[in-house]
Amino acid sequence: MANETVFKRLDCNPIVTAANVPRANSIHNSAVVRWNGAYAGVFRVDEIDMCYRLHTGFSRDGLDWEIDPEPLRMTSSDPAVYVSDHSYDPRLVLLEGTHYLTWCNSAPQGPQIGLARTDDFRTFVQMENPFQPPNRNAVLFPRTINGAYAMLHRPSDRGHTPFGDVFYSSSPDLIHWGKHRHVFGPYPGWQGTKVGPGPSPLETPEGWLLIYHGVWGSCNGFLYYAGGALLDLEEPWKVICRTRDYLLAPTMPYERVGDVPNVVFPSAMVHYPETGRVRVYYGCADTCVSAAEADLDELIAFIKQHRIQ
Ligand code: BMA
Repeated sequence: MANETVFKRLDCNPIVTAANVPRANSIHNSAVVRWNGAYAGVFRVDEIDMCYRLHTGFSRDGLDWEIDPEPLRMTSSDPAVYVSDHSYDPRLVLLEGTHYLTWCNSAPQGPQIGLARTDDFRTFVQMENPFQPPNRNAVLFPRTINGAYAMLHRPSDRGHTPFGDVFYSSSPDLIHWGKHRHVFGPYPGWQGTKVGPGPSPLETPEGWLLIYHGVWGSCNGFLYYAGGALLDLEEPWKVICRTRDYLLAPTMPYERVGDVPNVVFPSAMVHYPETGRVRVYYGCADTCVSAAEADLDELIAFIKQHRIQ
């Protein structure tokens, strides 16, 4: 297959399409976790009014999904914290026994990060928005670091954002965020326009493994790729190494053709310690969801070997 490096695409791709939800125009950039011996997910569903909403889904094997036809509802005691009709690009992480959801919760003042927690994927309790807009990409780390909760995110603009760097922020209580640190920015080539965090980082002995998206601004618009980085375990704003070569590029027909062509957007990663493999879920051309798998040791070796010097 053209351009495959360590990640092998699944033969059954795409695994989720608009056919999974009656009112869907497209389903892409979505979050998946292993849950209760099976899988749970929060899916970005662009509906036939072209508003973006989040829907929960459940699966036995992570491939065959039943997605709720109705958008998920948040509960919140504060009317100032609301869910918009432009809710998209969810990410999930298990932190201290609870699943946390981050997503882009658009406000009239621009895209902003939403934060909610759930114990059963039925009830989601919305929390304070971590940052003021505009910011549309955020992932929580799966544990506290030096006693503080930690998040990677990408401040943006109100439009399609022709720039973007990854920042690290920490919080004592998941409400107040600060100590902002720059992590990394664009680099000439496929990640030359902007970069943003993908799935929540995975802790490995070699550092936090971050799969991220990089965007190339071509003469005909943006193309989205997946890259990888290793971040220092105790000071994650310090990059140990980061790929010069991409891990995944839009080359398959379902990645090339869709509402937004030429997009590979990694948004979830499941680790299988029993086999030493990881599976990445990614949005394809803003139209469907696919998955690709790699051996974790080979993936880390690739990132170290094909690093930016
Ligand atoms: C994300 C979202 C999408 C966009 C995409 C590419 O950041 O903003 O709406 O099209 O990038 O999948």
